[in-house]
Amino acid sequence: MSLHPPARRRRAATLAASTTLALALIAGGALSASAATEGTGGQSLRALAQRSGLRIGTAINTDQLGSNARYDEIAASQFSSVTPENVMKWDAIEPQRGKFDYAAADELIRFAKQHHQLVRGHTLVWYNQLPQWLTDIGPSLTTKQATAILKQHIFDEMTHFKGRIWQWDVVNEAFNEDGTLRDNLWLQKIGPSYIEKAFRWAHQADPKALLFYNDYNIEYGGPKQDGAYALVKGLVKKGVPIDGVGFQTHLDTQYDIPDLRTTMQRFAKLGLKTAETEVDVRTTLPVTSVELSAQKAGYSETLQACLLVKACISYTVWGFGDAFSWIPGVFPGEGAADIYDEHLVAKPEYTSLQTVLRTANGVPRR
Ligand code: 9MR
Repeated sequence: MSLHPPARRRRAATLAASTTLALALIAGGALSASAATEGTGGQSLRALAQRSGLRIGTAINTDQLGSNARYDEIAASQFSSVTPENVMKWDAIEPQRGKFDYAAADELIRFAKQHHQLVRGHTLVWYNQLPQWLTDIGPSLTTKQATAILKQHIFDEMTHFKGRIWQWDVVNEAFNEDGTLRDNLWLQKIGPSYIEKAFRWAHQADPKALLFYNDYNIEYGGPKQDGAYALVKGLVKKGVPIDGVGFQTHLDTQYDIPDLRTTMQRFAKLGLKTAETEVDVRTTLPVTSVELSAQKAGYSETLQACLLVKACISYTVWGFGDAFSWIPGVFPGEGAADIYDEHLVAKPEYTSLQTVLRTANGVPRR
């Protein structure tokens, strides 16, 4: 999967190579010495965010939940919303056709209820993490069969979780970088109307859930954002039940920080809610102090953008511990993208988020 912003966004080299090297050499010690002090009680991220009417969330790795006490403690004390990182995806909940496994997702929902957290459901219609049985039969499906399978999936999963999901990512990552629709099974078999159909079925299945379109790189202006904008504008105009747009916000210090305030306002003007749904800020390892500064800016600017846009109802990090991040597996040589380190000690990025929320001081948003 390419999560790189458009090439023209690539940052010009900001440092002479010699400076980078020098900083890299001093970085390890400097960073661990500056580990942040984590706030608890009224200074926790969730308590501070609540004062601004914002939910602050995290993706949850359910392998850690219930087996790592420190992980549980942070998940419960710092966040007011949770997203299953993998366990609500189709391959996880229906590994064999007609045989469902909701155990891990149900466990997460129990945890969320216990800790007064809301749940973002992720995700119903995607090209990735489909069960093997579906990948196998996919090419031979007729339009009618594919439509029936997708509809059944949305009803099965949403009915199971009915009333327990705050926001659903109904359709995920439907666009290519050039703003055309991604060539996935649903486009091939059903055509572009699969998106509209998915939202209509989702609303029938759980009328109270907020229904989101979710994607990456739409944080940046350009054809992909324009494609998503045209899509959701068309859906709104037709009265299709869509409530919001999720901006995944997977950033990398080698690219610019997107102007999410302007972008989210653009979508909010259509009457939609917005959310930052998968924030992380990766960088090349080892982290230099300059890159750390860019990571802190990445977190604080994106959170500020959410606070400055009233329609932005939640800010979610894609996991909180570097040891469990998806980044090193997909971007070799990169990492350190999260707000806690490998030992679940709060990093300066954590403090950046805390400072933004503290400074906002619960003043009403407009
Ligand atoms: O973090 C998820 C990782 O554990 C999975 O292996 C991966 C499989 O595609 O999906 C990751 O989460 C993705 C999310 O569901 C959608 N947006 C991009 C995320 C990072 O790849």
